[in-house]
Amino acid sequence: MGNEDLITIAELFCTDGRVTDIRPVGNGHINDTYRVTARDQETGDSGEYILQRINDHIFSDPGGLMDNITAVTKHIGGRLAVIPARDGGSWCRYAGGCWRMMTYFSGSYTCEKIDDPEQFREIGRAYGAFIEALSDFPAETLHETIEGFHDTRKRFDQLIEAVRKDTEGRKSFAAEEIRFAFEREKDVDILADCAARGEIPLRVTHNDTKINNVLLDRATGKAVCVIDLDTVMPGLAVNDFGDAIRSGASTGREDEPDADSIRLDLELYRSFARGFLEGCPSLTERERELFPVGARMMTLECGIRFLTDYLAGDHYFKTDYPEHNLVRCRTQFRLVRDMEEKWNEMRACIDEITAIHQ
Ligand code: GN1
Ligand code: MG
Repeated sequence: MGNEDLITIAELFCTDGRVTDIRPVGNGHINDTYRVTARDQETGDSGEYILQRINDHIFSDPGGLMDNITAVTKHIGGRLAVIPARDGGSWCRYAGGCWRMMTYFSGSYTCEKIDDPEQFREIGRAYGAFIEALSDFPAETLHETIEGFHDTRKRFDQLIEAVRKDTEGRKSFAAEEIRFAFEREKDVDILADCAARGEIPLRVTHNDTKINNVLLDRATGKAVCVIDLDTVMPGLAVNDFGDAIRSGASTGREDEPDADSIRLDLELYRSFARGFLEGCPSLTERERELFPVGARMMTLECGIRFLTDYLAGDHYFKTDYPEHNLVRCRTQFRLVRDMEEKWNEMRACIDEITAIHQ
């Protein structure tokens, strides 16, 4: 997409003044994100905005998705808001793409790798507080933006199907990873079964709690807000806990080529758990007890999704090279293995923190 087109798109939204600059930002695997600068001709003041192309192959109902985000941001009442289009809508279609504009926060940053435990604790507080803030949101009004998003059984079945079809002829390059996933079939229903038995509540959750989905203030290090609200839907708090551990308590990046170097950092794990509980004090005892399961399951599920996408030809996650999804899958599975080895420590750590919090 050329700059001219991007400017035309940005000007479909209610910016203060004319658009003067647009540049790509962020590292999301799904949507395309840009920072827009607009300048008011009379006052000379400039303002910044986030412009995003919503991936409508993945989010097939952009209108429903934007209704969710509009309602959720209003309910939270923070500074993150949808900037309306000039035609009054919350998003626009342009040349076949779906676009939206949101608040930009200058002086904030996102991290791809945790620098220190306090930073991860702060991210934990932000994600915990997000669930807490939505605890009285009418969940039944939300659209399911991706069906069965954290239905791990469904993800497992999609892997079986991708292995069976082997459309790209890549199966033999991933034999070890396929075996690793298949050996863990018994795990994939654990959390759905707990929810079905009523042991843990369905809440309004974020469902994509990667560390880079919290904006942090450059000056104070405090969380500014939680972003990337496309998957806010009814879900399980333990999955939000788990996905953050998957992305933040690993000793390496999600696409670290040396998967054997990947471990779970228990200090970071503890730190996030403390923050998450501080942010969301209403979590039940059973939810806390299942934190380690959430971490293991979200990591396994994400590895399964990367593997499935690798086998099916990389149509879902953005990739930079042909084995990118396989490389990502390997880090996830190495992390699962390390969690299995550290299982007793992971559990003990939560018991310890829970005792402090009571
Ligand atoms: C995607 O868009 P992004 O990068 O925040 C994905 C998550 C995965 C994550 C893995 C809608 O998140 O579920 O955990 O990549 N989002 C969607 O890095 O599928
Ligand atoms: Mg994101």
